[in-house]
Amino acid sequence: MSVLVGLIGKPNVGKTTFFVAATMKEAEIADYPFTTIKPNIGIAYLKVECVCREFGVRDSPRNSFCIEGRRMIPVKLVDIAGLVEGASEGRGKGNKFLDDVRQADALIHVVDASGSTDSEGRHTEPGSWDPLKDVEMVEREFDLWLASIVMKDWEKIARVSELDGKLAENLAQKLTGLSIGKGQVEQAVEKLGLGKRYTWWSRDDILMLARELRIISKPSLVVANKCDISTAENNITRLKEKGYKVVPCSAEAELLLRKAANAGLIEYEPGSNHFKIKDESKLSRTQLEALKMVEERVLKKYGSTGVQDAINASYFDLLGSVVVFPVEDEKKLTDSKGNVLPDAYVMKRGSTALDLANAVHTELAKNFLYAVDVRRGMRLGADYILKNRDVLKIVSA
Ligand SMILES: Nc1nc2c(ncn2[C@@H]2O[C@H](COP(=O)(O)OP(=O)(O)O)[C@@H](O)[C@H]2O)c(=O)[nH]1
Ligand SMILES: [Mg+2]
Repeated sequence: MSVLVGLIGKPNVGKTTFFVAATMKEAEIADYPFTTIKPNIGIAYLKVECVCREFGVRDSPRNSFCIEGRRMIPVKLVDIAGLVEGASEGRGKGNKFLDDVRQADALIHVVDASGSTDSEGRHTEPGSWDPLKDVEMVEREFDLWLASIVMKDWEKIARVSELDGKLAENLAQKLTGLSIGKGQVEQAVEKLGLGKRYTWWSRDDILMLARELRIISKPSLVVANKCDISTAENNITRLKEKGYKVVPCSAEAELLLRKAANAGLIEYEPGSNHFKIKDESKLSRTQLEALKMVEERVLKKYGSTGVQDAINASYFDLLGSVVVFPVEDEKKLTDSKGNVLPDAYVMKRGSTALDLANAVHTELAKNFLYAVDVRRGMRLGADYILKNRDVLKIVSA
């Protein structure tokens, strides 16, 4: 199953703006990898340094595209319904939220770092609301919800597990719908160290367990959005000091830049710290001013709009994903049709050469003999752990 990253947060922080900006169509992709997609699921792009320049070839990508040596690889992003206090008891769109969040492997938690929206997402004076409270609220609601799921059958699970000693297995069975596996439950239980008399565990213990499960199974980062508003700066520092992984962001700036680029008014590459106006005479004064503002308040100050950084960070930092380039001909770096470096695969942390074979084609995995590290001309076994930017040929019988 492919990986899914979800956008969460209270209402009006900019989740949808981020989603629209990140999933805006940039180019036609020949080999569209996702067939049916729900309306709130879109395609964003992971940006990595392509291997084309290193090998000195002109590539002809199929499942991705390459802009001047940067490979853009489609990944899935889901815009999850806004969350308010009490969501774990069904308040607001609580149930919808929790339904969506199940499928996510990692979470981008969007906050209004400028502090101009209150607990419910209503507009207030910039700087008057503390976004740290929002992060805590969302985490608490998530934990309460997860705890309530565990609590439902806890008595039985605890009793059975005391007898058969298989708590992780019994609990994981209850949590499969949430993309939480046995290994992750084991890890959480171990971390808590509450002992094996499960029937003695209190409600608070279960809440702690839910918290650990969240941290392990839904790694997350904080997107400090609306950084174009000056009151955001101090809150970004405070969020970082609290120990969160923080990406300063202006989703609105990214949206503006992508729209201008699509309209042919500017040259802009997502994730970049600059843009180039193509023909100033084609821009209205308002447009020019808006672009100037993005340059001054966002790009110069923070180095980028943060949208691309957040997508990359969620895959590489949170999930430890790697991007690999499978080829059939190790000399020409082509597939059977002569496309150069046709595909870039995003693989989960710890994936092996055999996993890659499986991702390419199940037949390839069934008859797997060995893989070749094209860069070094070395043979690799089925259990070789993939590294980022590996170029591999898979040889099968
Ligand atoms: N200043 C500023 N406003 C933003 C930014 N991103 C979103 N907004 C505004 O915040 C409001 C809510 O945005 P929306 O994406 O609908 O939020 P959601 O409810 O979290 O999906 C809209 O008026 C947006 O224009 C940003 O980066 N900077
Ligand atoms: Mg929205």
